[in-house]
Amino acid sequence: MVLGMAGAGLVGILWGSKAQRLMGSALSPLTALDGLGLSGILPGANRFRIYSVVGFLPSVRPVDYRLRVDGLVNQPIELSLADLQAMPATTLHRDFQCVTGWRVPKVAWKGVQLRQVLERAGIASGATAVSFGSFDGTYSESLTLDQAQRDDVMVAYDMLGAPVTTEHGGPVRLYVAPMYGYKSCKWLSHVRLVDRVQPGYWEEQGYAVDGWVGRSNGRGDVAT
Ligand SMILES: Nc1nc2c(c(=O)[nH]1)N[C@H]1C(S)=C(S)[C@@H](COP(=O)(O)O)O[C@H]1N2
Ligand SMILES: [Mo]
Repeated sequence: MVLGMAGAGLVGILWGSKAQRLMGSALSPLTALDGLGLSGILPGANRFRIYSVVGFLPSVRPVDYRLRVDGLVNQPIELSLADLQAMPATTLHRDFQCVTGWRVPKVAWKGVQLRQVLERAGIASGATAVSFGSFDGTYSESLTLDQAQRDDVMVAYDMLGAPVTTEHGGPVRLYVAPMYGYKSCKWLSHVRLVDRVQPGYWEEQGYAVDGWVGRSNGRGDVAT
């Protein structure tokens, strides 16, 4: 239904509140079954669910995209998509695991290590954490500086072998491979170096700030 349409690649539709309610009702039985550990035998398992807390899919043209990096940095910067693509690329083939139970195996990701983006602005003394913002105007996320500097944390512009689509958070999203999907902020617009961890959108509502797959939120998921 709605998810099937999204999977078929209908891009650019603004999902109003009606579609959001439909999406919510389509998701809730799956979420309940996932809680029973049945997702592996469900048809349609191993597929992404498209999430947006604002109820629509925000969209910017790739040429208009900017990533702002500021806070406790030596020099605030703004990077275009072309700037990011000109930096050394990194690739990963890793699972994507939502804390509600669904998992997509061996997703292809390409982008720039977040560490390199931070180094380009220059990490100032006193920085211990990173906050992320989205151009949906609402979503936020956080990592410690140590987590943010891991090899398997990237600012991704390709996903599934193609540019990150609007519904998956394009043109640029975060991908935090070792942590649950809520850490992977979509429609990434802002990276801010800060002096303490500021819990993100879902973390304010109870999800673990250290969202390691299999080690947080009481689920026995296999680490990716
Ligand atoms: N801006 C934004 N980023 C977000 C979310 C969201 O609602 N808004 N949902 C998070 C959650 S809980 C998950 S599991 C993944 C889902 O990614 P997908 O929509 O590409 O499947 O995005 C994460 N990043
Ligand atoms: Mo999630």
